[in-house]
Amino acid sequence: MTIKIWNFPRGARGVRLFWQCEEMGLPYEAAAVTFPPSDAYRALNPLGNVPYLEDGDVKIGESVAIMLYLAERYGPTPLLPKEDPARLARVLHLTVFSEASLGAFVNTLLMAKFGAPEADKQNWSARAQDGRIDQFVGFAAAQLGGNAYLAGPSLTLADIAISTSLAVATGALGKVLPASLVAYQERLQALPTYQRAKEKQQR
Ligand SMILES: N[C@@H](CCC(=O)N[C@@H](CS)C(=O)NCC(=O)O)C(=O)O
Repeated sequence: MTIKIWNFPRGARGVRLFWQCEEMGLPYEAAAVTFPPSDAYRALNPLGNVPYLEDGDVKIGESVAIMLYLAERYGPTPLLPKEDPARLARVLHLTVFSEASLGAFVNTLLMAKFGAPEADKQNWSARAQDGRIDQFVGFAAAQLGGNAYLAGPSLTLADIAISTSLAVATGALGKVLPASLVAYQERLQALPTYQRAKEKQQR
């Protein structure tokens, strides 16, 4: 039985899951979702968004929930270190932050950028969200400080989750990152596990 991960051909959040599977050595299959999603895909995931995971009888959405599912189901893994409660708390905090705060605000601003009528693209909400994203990016930079990883001496789910959210912010939204995060992105994106995950994305 293979883990099946549904993703848009260029879906950044699916890369989170491919990357995690590569790190954990889990076999997985990348399944392409068309845009707009087909009725068949909506029957599986009524929201029609990606990523979405099928693992036998298990069906689950929300990329961060899927990350935690994979770590719990197929761990233990250094990606979710549990020996030190403070480190575990930090990994959970930053992993959830990547989507509940950073990713969610990036998504609504992307909707305004590509979907709103011209007069609304820079309205009060869009400007407020833009400022909040800058704050979130600043927070991520402060959390990283001068370290190689966000939580302790090795790669964790927090790095995979935040790095992929930053990629959406810089790619689709055109945000400019501080130098420390640019270097962090370059370092993580050079990892063979990330490279293999990106290849799956492009299929
Ligand atoms: N919080 C969700 C966000 C999912 C999301 O917005 N995915 C994007 C692609 S990366 C998408 O499907 N956008 C189209 C849509 O929501 O209809 C998650 O982390 O899985």
